[in-house]
Amino acid sequence: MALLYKAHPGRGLVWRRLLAGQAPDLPVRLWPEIGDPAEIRYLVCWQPPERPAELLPNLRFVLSVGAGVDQFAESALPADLPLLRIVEPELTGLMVEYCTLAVLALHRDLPGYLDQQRRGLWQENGVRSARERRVGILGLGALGRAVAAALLRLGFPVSGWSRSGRPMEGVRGHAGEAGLAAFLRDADILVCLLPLTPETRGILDGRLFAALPEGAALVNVGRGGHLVDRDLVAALDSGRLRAAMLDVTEPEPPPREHPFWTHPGVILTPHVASTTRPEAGVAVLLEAIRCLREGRPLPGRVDRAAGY
Ligand code: NDP
Ligand code: OXD
Repeated sequence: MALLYKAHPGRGLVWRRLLAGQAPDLPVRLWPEIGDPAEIRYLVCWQPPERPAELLPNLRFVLSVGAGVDQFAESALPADLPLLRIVEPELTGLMVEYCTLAVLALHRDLPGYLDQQRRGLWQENGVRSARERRVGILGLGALGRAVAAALLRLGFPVSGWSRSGRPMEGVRGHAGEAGLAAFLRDADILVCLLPLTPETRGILDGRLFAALPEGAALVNVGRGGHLVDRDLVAALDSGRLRAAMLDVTEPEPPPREHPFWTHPGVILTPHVASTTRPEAGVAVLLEAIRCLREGRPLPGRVDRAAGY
């Protein structure tokens, strides 16, 4: 019985060292050195290999090293092979930090003041309090709910949009296609924390921007595929949107000549909003193995039909 790790090679070495201490009976193979494929029971990866179940016939589950699983959409995983993702407090905490930073930066017009600084302009553009700035969160799941709770503590009125409309105290909830327009009407700052699925690809487009209040701002920490780049640039240039903070793009990084690199209304970060530290990932893995052995439900199991 062995585990195969196929993601960042440097982090793989850390996973192997941690597991040698915590699960000495579980040999760790680092891609592409897979050894005897029949011995691999658990696959931990970011990009899965092609046809993983054919390559590794005795797999019990696949664990994504991240929270998102859109990179599995094209992979031929058998429908009954459990796909797990990381849901754990440290990854959530990092996302809360980033989204709080982004919402505060847009709330206090950091992109505007950075632009003024570059142009040598000393000018006050007005100050609003948090309670006068409505934040809307697209995707009220593990991360969206934690971000909502942090923003509520800062005094922002928060609304959320999800498929099911699962309620959250203090947050005005909206559900599905029918609830989207009312949700957008109230979002002075829109945070995208959706998973990338066929339903959500391209959701951040010109039509959606037109439904936001004039001068709204955008945070995209979901996936680059949620955003129609040219529609965002057009909305910023026309003033319909004031600014955007983007952590994800498609592709990553954007091409050198892409307007996101230089647009004064855009703050761009290189997909660093959150990450899985190996210590936390190993804890999730070992808990999943315990659950499997004891016949308990596997943690972070992805609904393969829904795609997240
Ligand atoms: P969850 O699966 O816990 O939550 C997803 C949320 O999106 C749920 O509220 C779900 O609704 C909602 N949703 C999904 N599809 C639709 C739809 N078609 N219409 C309306 N709502 C929808 O995911 P997480 O919160 O853990 O993570 C969200 C995403 O964040 C990840 O998929 C990943 O892309 C991104 N991410 C980015 C990182 C970064 O560093 N930039 C780091 C980690 C994650 P319902 O509640 O009804 O199911
Ligand atoms: C993730 C990510 O999904 O880092 O965890 O984007």
